[in-house]
Amino acid sequence: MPTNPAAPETEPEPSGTRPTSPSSDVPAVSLPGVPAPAAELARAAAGRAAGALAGPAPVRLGDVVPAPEQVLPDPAGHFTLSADAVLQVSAAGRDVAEQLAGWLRPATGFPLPVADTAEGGPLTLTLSPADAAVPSGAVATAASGPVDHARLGDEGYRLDVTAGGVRITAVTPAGLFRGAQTLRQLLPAPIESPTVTAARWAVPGGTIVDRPRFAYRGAMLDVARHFFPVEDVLRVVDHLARYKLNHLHLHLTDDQGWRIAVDSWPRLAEVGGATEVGGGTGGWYTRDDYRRIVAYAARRHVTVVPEIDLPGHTNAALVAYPELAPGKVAPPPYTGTEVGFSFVDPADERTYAFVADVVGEVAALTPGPWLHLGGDEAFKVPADSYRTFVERAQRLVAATGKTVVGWHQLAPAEHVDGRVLQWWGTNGDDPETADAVRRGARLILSPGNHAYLDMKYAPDTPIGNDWAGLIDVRRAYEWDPATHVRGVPAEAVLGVEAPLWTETVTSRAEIEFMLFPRLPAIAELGWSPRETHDWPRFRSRLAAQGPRWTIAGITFHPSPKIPWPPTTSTQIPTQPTPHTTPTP
Ligand code: TNX
Repeated sequence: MPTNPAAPETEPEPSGTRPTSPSSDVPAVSLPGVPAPAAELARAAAGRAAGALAGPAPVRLGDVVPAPEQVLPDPAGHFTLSADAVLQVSAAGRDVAEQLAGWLRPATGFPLPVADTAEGGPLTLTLSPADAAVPSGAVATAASGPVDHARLGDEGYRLDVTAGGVRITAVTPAGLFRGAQTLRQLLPAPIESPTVTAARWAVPGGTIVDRPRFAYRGAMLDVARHFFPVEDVLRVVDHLARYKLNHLHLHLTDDQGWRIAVDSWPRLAEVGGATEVGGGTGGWYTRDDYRRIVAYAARRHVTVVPEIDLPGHTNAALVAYPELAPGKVAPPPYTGTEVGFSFVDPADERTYAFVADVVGEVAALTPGPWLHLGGDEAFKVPADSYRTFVERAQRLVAATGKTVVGWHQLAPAEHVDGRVLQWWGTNGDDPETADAVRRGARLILSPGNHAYLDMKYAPDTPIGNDWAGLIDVRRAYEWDPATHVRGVPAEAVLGVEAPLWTETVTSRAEIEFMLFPRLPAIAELGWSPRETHDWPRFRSRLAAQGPRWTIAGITFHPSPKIPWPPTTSTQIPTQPTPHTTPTP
């Protein structure tokens, strides 16, 4: 189980090397467009006086993961949250304000009411039209000089911290939400405490203007090898949202279990869902469970991508419906970890009725635009039958109105509108994938040797696989999605995804142990401008996250490469590792 230590009373001491940000030495500038009514000026004066007595805020404005696009600190302008603070928000941003208040109330003990008004208060969330969101003029960026008329887009935001208050401005509620996550990280680490904690709730002064590098930033959870209850999935969504990831890919079906109820083929879940790796009882999500996950994710501006893995990885479906098997004989249930032996019969029309029914029901339950068809490791299906099958399956998905996503083995199939391939190779080189991109496919990058969160960190990591090598946090961070696959131009890269396969992962604590600290590394590759990419600086910013995870009760791998502050502690899972090695 995750540790849940008592929250420390004060902000932890920084480690020997003070965290730095790419832009922490950029001089402060005054920014146009920030209203200064009398009450705000009075608050600012009071804030400055209190700040002068109390000293600087413990967190620095650039100490955010993922690194923001532009950071302009104003050391004179820090703000301290007080017990009488009110969150002001216009109606469309209300839900984000409620969530922000929900993060801040437990540790502060402040009531933090949310008021429906766009008037400036100490904490204001503003939704503005695109062209008003970022004032023109010299907003300097540490990396690339002045930026004029930057557009915040679908997920960007601007955060202004003055002694008088904090204002988050965005064009969409998603942008406000990303900005609210930044504000959360700018408060001292004890803000993560689930119980009331005495601390000075100071936010460093200045301005952040921020937006993502890639539109698609995701993680995958394999709920098929081991089943995880809804609550665990919701917690994973929270982890994604914290680091501004916006997609949760659920690997819902595999040889060891079928995890989603399908009304037209009820035995898929009832029979196919009753097994998992190692012989446990498995489980599956009812339609309402799945709706709950999707809705919870949507509120956090995370889109669920369901995967029905076809034509291979289907042993659980064949156990439930032997008519789908090539020999029409049910195989025994499978609870091992080999891959590539099972497949649905590509020569039987009944198989296509099954595919149409399943993708139809899953599409109807899924508000997001994507449906993942799998397509990996169908080793027993001859190349031409494989291609015929996936081309038909792609068309069945397109007929539901969803956009097809598939592992890069789908590459040889014909293009369908919008098709997205997910790269999981380890050598960055595959002419078929490059060719599919030339024919119109876009790519999600999940290189097995950098982004696979089921790989061990080090030889002695108690759980995990190692077929793609060991992946410590530095290896997870040191690559560039835009140039990773030969022959695939940056414009064809939709984004990044970090998959967590769960052959060896059996609990919430083990999920977290494999996610942290690598998930924030992948999140930064997806969000931050390439100019901010810098291992020493990332390492320092990441170190400052450790006490937050400790206080929030999040289990993580205490990588020896990271200068964790002394208040960081975690409980490491100790499960032995029964697994075999799949081949890519
Ligand atoms: C390969 S990646 C697989 C999965 C395994 C994983 C283990 C991919 C598309 N297929 O079936 O779980 O390796 O690392």
